[in-house]
Amino acid sequence: MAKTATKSAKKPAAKAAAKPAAQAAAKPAVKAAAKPAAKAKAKSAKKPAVKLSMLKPSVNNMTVRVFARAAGLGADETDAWGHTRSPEFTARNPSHLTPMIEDKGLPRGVLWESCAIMQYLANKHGLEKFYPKAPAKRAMIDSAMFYLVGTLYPYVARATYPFLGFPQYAGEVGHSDAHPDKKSEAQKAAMAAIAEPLEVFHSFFRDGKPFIGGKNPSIADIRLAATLEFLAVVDYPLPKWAKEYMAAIEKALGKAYAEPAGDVRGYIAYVRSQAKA
Ligand SMILES: N[C@@H](CCC(=O)N[C@@H](CS)C(=O)NCC(=O)O)C(=O)O
Repeated sequence: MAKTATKSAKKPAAKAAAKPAAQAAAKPAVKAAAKPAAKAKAKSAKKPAVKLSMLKPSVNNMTVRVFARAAGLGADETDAWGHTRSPEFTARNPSHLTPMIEDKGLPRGVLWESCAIMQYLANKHGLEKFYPKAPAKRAMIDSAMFYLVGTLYPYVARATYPFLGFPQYAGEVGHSDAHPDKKSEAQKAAMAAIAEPLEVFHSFFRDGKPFIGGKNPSIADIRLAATLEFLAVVDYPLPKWAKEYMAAIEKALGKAYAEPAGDVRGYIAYVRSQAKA
C-alpha cells in the first residue's frame, strides 16, 4: 500500500494543485462515511447548537465535532468542502481554515482554530468537566493542546498528508519539487519523530490517570484522540497504551465520538482502497 500511495503522492496531489484533486477524490468517501447531511442537527438543544463550518475527513474538524456533541451543545454543521477559498468564506475568515464557528458574541462573528473554539465554548457554557477552571489544572490542558498543535501535529501531518492526498505546507520537502526519494525520506523521518511527543502525552500529561483531564476526557483528550485517528492511514504502530486510550475515549463519549470519527475513518478507508487499486 505504501508504494502505491507514495506514487500517488508524487503526482500533483502534494502540490498546491492537489487541493481540487484531493477534494474530488474525497467526495465519494465523505458521502459513504457520513450518511445524510451536509447539515446535521443533533437532538439535544438545551443550549443553542454550534454553527459550524467543517470538513468531514479532517481531524482538526473532528475535534470540534466530537466536542460539540459530547458537551450536549448540538452541531448545526455546514460542509465547507470546496468552499473554504470562496470570496464569501474568506471575507469572513481570511485564514480559510476550518473548523470555524459563527457566534454573535464574538467581536468578528467567527472563530477558527479547533482548540480556541473548544476553549471558548467551554468558557461560554461553563463546561468545567471538559475544561477545568482551576488555573493549575487548566494550564495542563492548555499545555497539552499547544504541545499537540505546535509539536505533535506537524509530525503527524508530514507523515500522513502524502497518503491522505492533502497538500503539504510550503517550505517543506513534501511540498517541493524534490526527488520522490527525498520526499519519502522526509515522510519516514516524520513518522520516526512521532514516538517521542506521543510518549510525553502518556508519561507526563496522563501521569497514570485514565485521561489528561483525569477521570473524564477533557478537550485536550478529544484533540489528542482525534489526531491519532490519522495515523491509521500509514499503519502507524501505536503503542498499547494509545490504543487503549483511544478506545477508552470512544467508550466514554459514545456516539459523540464515533459519528465524527466514522467520517475520518471512512475517508481513510477510501484513500487506502484507491491506493491499492
Ligand atoms: N490548527 C488548525 C488547523 C486547521 C486546518 O488546517 N484546517 C484545514 C483542514 S485540516 C482546512 O480547513 N483547510 C482548508 C483550506 O485551507 O482551504 C486547527 O486546529 O483548527
